Amino acid sequence: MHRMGKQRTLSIVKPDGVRKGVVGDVVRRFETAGIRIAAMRMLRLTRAEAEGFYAVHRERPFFGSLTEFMSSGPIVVMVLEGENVIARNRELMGATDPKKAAKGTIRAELADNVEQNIVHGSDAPETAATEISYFFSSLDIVS
Ligand code: 3AN
Repeated sequence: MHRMGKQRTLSIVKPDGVRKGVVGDVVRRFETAGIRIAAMRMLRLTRAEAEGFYAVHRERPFFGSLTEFMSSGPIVVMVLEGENVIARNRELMGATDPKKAAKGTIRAELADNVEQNIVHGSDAPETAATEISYFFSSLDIVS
């Protein structure tokens, strides 16, 4: 098997996850999977900050609604660390649309719809680096 080596990724428990009280459930899934939490913080994004984070989706029809949702309440941002953690986190999350997400995944079990889908996870090493630096300084990350 191809070994990806140790990686870092950004995870977000979105406002719906905080409102539902499932932060602990999400964190437990990471810890049970042997993924290390290297940084963690709660904050509330302004609309402009949510637009900056999702800038790649600026042209999509759901951009306005998505950024309104993402700034609607507190979120919990985490840096996850481990072997191949970008793909492993996305496996734990499940597909974007919870109706299509595999059984047992975070989105299948906890999410309501394709927009309010509990968690975000970086999709590649380059986006992980950009997204981590959107929220954390290197001094915040415990190695
Ligand atoms: P993922 O979070 O699974 O990587 P992306 O990057 O395609 O999915 O989408 C980013 C975010 O945009 C999703 N987490 C979701 O909140 C929202 N989103 C994606 N597709 C839709 C859609 N068709 N309608 C509404 N919101 C969407």
